[in-house]
Amino acid sequence: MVIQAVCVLVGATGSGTVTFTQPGSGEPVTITGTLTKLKPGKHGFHIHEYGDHTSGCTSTGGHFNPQNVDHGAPTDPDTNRHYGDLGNVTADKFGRAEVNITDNLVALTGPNSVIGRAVVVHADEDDLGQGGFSDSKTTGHAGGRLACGVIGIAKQS
Ligand SMILES: *[C@@H]1O[C@H](CO)[C@@H](O)[C@H](O)[C@H]1NC(C)=O
Ligand SMILES: CC(=O)N[C@H]1CO[C@H](CO)[C@@H](O)[C@@H]1O
Ligand SMILES: [Cu+2]
Ligand SMILES: [Zn+2]
Repeated sequence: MVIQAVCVLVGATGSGTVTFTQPGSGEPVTITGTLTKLKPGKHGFHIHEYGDHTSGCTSTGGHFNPQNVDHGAPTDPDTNRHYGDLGNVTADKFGRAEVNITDNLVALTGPNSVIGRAVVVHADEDDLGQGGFSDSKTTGHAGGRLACGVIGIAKQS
């Protein structure tokens, strides 16, 4: 059974909607959608631990990291990255970024389901843990949080 979830990201300098689709339990999840209002260029794009924006995107916590390991790239080995590490999205000169990511750690069922957690888009590029900054190994040095939203259960199509 196909499982679908949706996240509406809201922010003054970044917004959009992304849809999560999992063809079946245990299968990779595809995240597609469009973000707008971004500064042209690359922006870190992650799943954060909490679906809580009580104090804006700050209260979404850190990257979803059930293995308690360092920050990395989506292409790093599964045992060596945060579950929420989706790399970056690239905005064109109109501030528009098309998202189309397939990831085998993101799940919509089971103990590590991302439903109820948050998607965050950042001001700066994610250095994928390799930048050598004090926060490269935790956040990819991706800067401020421009927009976020809670991942919710979508109408199943
Ligand atoms: C996403 O990328 C895949 C593989 O490149 C492609 O088959 C698919 O059509 C793309 N989906 C969207 C919504 O762009
Ligand atoms: C998913 C993605 O676009 N990743 C890129 C993010 O930016 C770094 C640094 O430029 C690239 O190496 C990644 O390929
Ligand atoms: Cu983030
Ligand atoms: Zn991370």
